Amino acid sequence: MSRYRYPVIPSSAITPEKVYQQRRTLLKLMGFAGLSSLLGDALAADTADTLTPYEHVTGYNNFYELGQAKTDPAANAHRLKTAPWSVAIEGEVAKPGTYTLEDILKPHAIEERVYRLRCVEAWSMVIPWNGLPLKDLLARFGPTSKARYVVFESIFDPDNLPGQKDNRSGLQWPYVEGLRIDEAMHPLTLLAVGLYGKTLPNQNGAPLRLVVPWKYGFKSIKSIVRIRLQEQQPVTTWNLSAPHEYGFYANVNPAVDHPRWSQQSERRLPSSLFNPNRISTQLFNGYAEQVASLYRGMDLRVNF
Ligand SMILES: Nc1nc2c(c(=O)[nH]1)N[C@H]1C(S)=C(S)[C@@H](COP(=O)(O)O)O[C@H]1N2
Ligand SMILES: [Mo]
Repeated sequence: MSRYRYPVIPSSAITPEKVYQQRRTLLKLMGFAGLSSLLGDALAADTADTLTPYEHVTGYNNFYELGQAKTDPAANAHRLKTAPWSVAIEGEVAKPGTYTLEDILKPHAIEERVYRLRCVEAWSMVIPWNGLPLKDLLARFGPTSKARYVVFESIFDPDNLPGQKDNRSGLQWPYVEGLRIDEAMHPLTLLAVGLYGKTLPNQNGAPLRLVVPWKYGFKSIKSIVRIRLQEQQPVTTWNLSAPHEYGFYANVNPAVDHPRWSQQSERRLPSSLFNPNRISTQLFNGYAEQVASLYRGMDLRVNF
């Protein structure tokens, strides 16, 4: 009954990646490939959308708190202290407070969502996340009528996080991201606590990270410690550091190039010199059917 083609495979049914891939191949052979609701994922029936292997999802990362090279986050993952963890819920809500991770997660069923992740740097992956819809979490805290934006903050711990201590990136810490309230309440917007049916690895933003599949990856903020609802559009980390390069909206759009490179295509990982695996980038990362109505009447070149 869902228009959003939600996954129906419980995370308990998901074990290793090999089994996972085999099941998908089998379903495809059986002719179920186009029936996304049956398959239980939010992908278009596109042969390019093979799951990215676990080792690439967890070995090629952007997480500047843990270093700027793609392999730094995995190498420094042990430096991120994820327990105990709490999340402050603040601002325009009926029930503000600081909640333990356990309190945050307790009432929610964890579902699986297979989403494409498109980095603004023009590489992409396909990742089976485990998580809960952000809208279900926000609803629990009672957003007021003044809640027009949702702001997220990542952990600030320079004693342990090398990228915050040396700050070679020049970014302002903590990492901050934000969404308009209708984007935050959209059923595709996920708070992830795992991937491939396993606890979220630190390099992927443990213990709790955002996943907004129609936006460039930098919107999908990792290791969240604060969620604030507010009336004004927030100042966000990448937008602040280079406003002409990284917009607040950051919707995936092949027609709007980054000032320094084209956004028309992307390298779908794994990718190599001899097998670049370059594919066309889709408007809203292929989720236009679900999300285009959020931006009706907006000039996507101005609001990039
Ligand atoms: N706190 C924080 N969140 C972050 C980042 C970061 O550096 N710090 N990088 C972003 C970028 S640019 C991308 S592409 C995705 C990458 O997520 P992944 O490593 O799980 O694939 O995380 C996003 N979230
Ligand atoms: Mo990114």
